[in-house]
Amino acid sequence: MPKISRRAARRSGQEERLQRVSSASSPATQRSGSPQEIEQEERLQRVSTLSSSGSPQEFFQSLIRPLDLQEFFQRFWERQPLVLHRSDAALAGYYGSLFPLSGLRRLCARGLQYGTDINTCRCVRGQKRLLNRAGAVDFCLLERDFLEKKATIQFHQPQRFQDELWRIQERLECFFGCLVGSNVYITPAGAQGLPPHYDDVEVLILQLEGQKHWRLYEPTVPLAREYSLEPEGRIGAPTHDFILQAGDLLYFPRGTIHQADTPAGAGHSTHLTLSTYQNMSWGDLLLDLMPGCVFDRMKTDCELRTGLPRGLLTTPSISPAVSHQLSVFLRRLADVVDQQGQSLRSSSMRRDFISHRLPPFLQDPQLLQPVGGAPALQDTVSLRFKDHLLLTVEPSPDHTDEATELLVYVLHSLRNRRDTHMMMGASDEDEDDEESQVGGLRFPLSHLEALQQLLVSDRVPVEDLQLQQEDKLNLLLALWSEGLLRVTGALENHH
Ligand SMILES: O=C(O)CCC(=O)C(=O)O
Ligand SMILES: [Fe+2]
Repeated sequence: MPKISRRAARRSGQEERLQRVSSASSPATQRSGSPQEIEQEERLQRVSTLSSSGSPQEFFQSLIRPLDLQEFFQRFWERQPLVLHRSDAALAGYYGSLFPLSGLRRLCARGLQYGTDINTCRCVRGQKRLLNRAGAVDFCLLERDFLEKKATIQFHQPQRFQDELWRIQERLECFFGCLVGSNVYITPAGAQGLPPHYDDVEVLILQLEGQKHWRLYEPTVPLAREYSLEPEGRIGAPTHDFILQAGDLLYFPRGTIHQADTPAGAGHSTHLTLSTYQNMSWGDLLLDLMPGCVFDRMKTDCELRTGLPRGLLTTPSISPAVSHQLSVFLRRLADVVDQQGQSLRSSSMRRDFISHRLPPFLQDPQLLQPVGGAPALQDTVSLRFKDHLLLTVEPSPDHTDEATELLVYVLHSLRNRRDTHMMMGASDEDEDDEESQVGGLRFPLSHLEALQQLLVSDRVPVEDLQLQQEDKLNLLLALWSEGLLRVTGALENHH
C-alpha cells in the first residue's frame, strides 16, 4: 500500500523550515530554582487565568474568553479573523510569564542552534533578510543583533523548554485531537521581522509582552495548504489593521495574509503563535483512507482485480472509456464507504498524531509508571490517561498474505518525547519502522469489546468485561504494566 508521508509536510509549517534538533538541547523537565523563577512559579500558580484543572474544552473556552465556544466555531473558525482586546492586567501578567525576554539568556545556555531552534531575521522594504549566524547561539551576539540590527528572534517550539507552554499545548492537542506547534516572535521597537505571507495552519496568537501592529488581508488561497510569501503589490488594502497589547488574543484561518511590526518608540514586542490543523482536512483524510479502502475491496471484488487494457500505461491520455470505468469503481467504493464506514481504517493520521503529540503534562514522571497493586479478577478497574490513548484495528504486520489477521492496537503517547515535539527530523533515522515508534500494545481482535468497555466507562468490574475469563488477566496486566490501568476498588464502595 502506498504510504503518504504526512510528516514531510510539517517541515514547512509556519514560516520556517524546522530541521534536526541538536542533541545538546535536553528536555526541560527539571525544576529550576533561582529566587526569581520560584517567585514567577508562585505567581503562575496564583494567577493561572487559563483553566488548569478542567476539561480540554473548558481550557479552550478560557483561552477565547469572553467569546463562547459555539460562536467561535460558527463565526470565526476557518472563516474569518478574530481580535480579542482584553485590558486585563492579570491575564497580561500571566501571558507575560509564558516566555519573558529576561529568560532568554538562560535558554540560550542550553545549547540552542541557529536554524533549528532560533532564526533571526528582518524585513526591510518588503524583503526578508535572514540574519542567522553559524552554529550555536551565543546570547551576547543574539542580544547585539536584536538591539543593533533590529533582528526579530523567532524561537521554534518553545514548549520544549517552558513548562507552562507544554501544559497549554498538551491541553490544546487534547481539545483539537491534532498536533499543536508554536513559535515565539520577539521584535525590537520600530522593526518588522517577516514580509507579508500566509501560513498553512490555523493560528492563535497571544500577545505576551509589549505591543504589535498587525495588518491582515483577504486570502488569495483560502484555507491554504502551503506557506507562501505574497508580494506587497498583490495583497491590496488590509481588511484588519490593529494593535495587540499584552493579554490580547488574535485568531486567523490558514491562508490569511498577514504582516506585523513593532511600533517605534515603545519597547520590544513578544508574541506566541500557536498553530494547529496542518494537513487535517477532509482531503487529507481521503488521502489517508483510500489506499486501504481499495486494498480491502480488492479482496472481495474480483472486477477490481481484472487487468488493465493492454498498453494503458504508455498511452498518452486516459480514454473516455477508461475514465468511465474508473468512475464506476469509485461510485461502488462510495457505496461501500456509506454502508460500512465504521470499518474504514485511518491509520497513518491517527498514528502520526498519537506518536508525535506531547506526552501528558506531569511534573513527576513517576506518575507514568504502574500505580497501586496489580489487578485481580475480583477488582474493579479503570483506564488512566484516556486523553492520551486510542484504539485502532489494523492488519497484523506479521502476515503479508491475503488472509491478513486483524489486531486491535492500544496506542498511547505516555512516553513521547517532549524535547523533540514538532521538530522535524529529530529522530528520522529511527522512523523507518513506524510501528516501533508508537507506544502501545496489541491484542487479538477478540479483545476489542472489552477495551471499548474500559474506554467508555469510568470504571468496570472485571467480571463484567466482555472477554473470555482466561484472557482477562492478560489484558489487564498488560494495560497495568504499561501505566494505563488502575484498580479502583470494588464497585459497591462507590455506590
Ligand atoms: O511577527 C511577525 O513578524 C510575523 C509573525 C507571524 O507571521 C506569525 O505569527 O505567524
Ligand atoms: Fe505567519
